[in-house]
Amino acid sequence: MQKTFDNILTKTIKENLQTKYIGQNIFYKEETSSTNTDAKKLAKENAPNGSLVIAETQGAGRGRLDRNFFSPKGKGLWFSLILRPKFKIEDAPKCTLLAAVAVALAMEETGVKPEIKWPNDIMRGNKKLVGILTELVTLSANDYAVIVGIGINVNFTESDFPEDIRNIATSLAIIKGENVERAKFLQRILFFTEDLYDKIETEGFGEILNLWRKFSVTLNKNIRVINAGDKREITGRALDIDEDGALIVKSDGKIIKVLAGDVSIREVGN
Ligand code: BT5
Repeated sequence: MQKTFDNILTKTIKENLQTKYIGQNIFYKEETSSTNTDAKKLAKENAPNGSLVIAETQGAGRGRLDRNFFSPKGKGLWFSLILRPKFKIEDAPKCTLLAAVAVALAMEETGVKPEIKWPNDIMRGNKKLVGILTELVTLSANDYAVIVGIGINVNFTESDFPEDIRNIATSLAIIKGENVERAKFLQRILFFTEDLYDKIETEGFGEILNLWRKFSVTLNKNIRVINAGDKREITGRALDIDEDGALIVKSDGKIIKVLAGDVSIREVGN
């Protein structure tokens, strides 16, 4: 029988993987509910720094605020990295920016121009290609792990998407007009993740923030920020992200700092 998708087995990920620790320890499952949920459990069981938890499909892939993330078999990359940072816990949310930049750098190599939308998406036009969900696991009073969950639509055709997200989602294959070899693409993401992560120790988050700014399609745009809870909205101009990764918005002459948490943003034209 003809194979309908490329292999993403532990062996194919490990072959020629150019990292020291990110992705060297792999927990692979053909099917799981959510790799983030699995990774949280494994972090508590002392899985080493850089462990990769990956599944061919997720039955209950999660976005922010428990929204669903559609993760069908063979079509994408659905994985979580377990990080055990030495930096302080307040800096952990910046791992979302790190992940976005690492994916963006790998994507650039495939010939697809990445557009990072603050705080956690990589887009093409108004359609989402990649979603990132960063979660914290407290292990003891001064020990914690960061779970960076990444979902990438790689080899979807338009009709692979269910109707409710068809107009807001796209894939690398749709953009490129041909499939992308998932294991190779993943290896490059792991490589860039390790490179950026190592640099935090010596140089802080400076390079990550600068690369993030370079790939951002949010900055210098007029946007509407919508609070997911009470649906309150502000409109203004996205000026920058600060040291903490918060979005700096100028609204009615005032400078407002928007934290990732529970907001979504829409562009409202220039
Ligand atoms: C995200 O949430 O975009 C973060 C998604 C993180 C998924 C990864 S997969 C591996 C790991 N394990 C998990 O369980 N999660 C992580 P958010 O910004 O809340 O966006 C969710 C919204 O995106 C949904 O409400 C849909 O509208 C839309 N959506 C769902 N599936 C999608 C897909 N495959 N592609 C594009 N958009 C999608």
